[in-house]
Amino acid sequence: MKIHDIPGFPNPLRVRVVLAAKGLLDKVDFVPVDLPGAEHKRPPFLAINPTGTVPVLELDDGTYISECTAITEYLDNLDGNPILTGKTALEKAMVHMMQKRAESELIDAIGIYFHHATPGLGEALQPYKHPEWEGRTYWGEMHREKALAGMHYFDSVLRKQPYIAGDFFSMADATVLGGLLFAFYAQIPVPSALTALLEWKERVDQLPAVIQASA
Ligand SMILES: N[C@@H](CCC(=O)N[C@@H](CS)C(=O)NCC(=O)O)C(=O)O
Repeated sequence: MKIHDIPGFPNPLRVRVVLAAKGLLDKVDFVPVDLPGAEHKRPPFLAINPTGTVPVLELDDGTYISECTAITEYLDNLDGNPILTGKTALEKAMVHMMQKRAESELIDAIGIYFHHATPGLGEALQPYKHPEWEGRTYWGEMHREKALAGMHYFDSVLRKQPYIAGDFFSMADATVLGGLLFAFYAQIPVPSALTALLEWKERVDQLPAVIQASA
């Protein structure tokens, strides 16, 4: 298997955590994609993922799977022991629901702010983003507020349970983790009052899968 991605980036981290948790990190080859150079917006990459984003999983038979959730579902079920996407009907539903919230309210909101209200990854990508970033678009700025609201929401969740979707580390935690990495790059610090979210971050940063994935 191959993973097309770029190390140190938020969405790639989500899948790297999954690979580590499943003991698959050394079973894949990583193919670097030049995001600052806009390689992912040109035809050869768009042929493997029309959305123009990383990560993408390439299987040995030439199948390409994009979207962190789809990649995670695939990898988590390969050994018949899904530890990250839920085992029971209820667990699966909770993981799915919370991971979707983690995307829409946090990591994707930060992505919109970063790419459309800041210089983002630089000049090569600007034609694909909002051309008026110097004006710090209202739309982009709005998503900074949305992300902050998302942080407050996940803090409230973590005051009641140890992990985002319940009592085990799941795909939803990996998404929030990627979201907080993105928040760091986009300079949206987690407010110090959000102690449950900050404590969760400290705790999950110590998990072997997260340490391996971040190395
Ligand atoms: N929903 C996608 C999001 C992927 C995504 O946005 N990845 C970022 C890297 S962290 C990317 O490729 N950004 C390129 C761009 O926005 O131009 C997924 O789950 O894989």
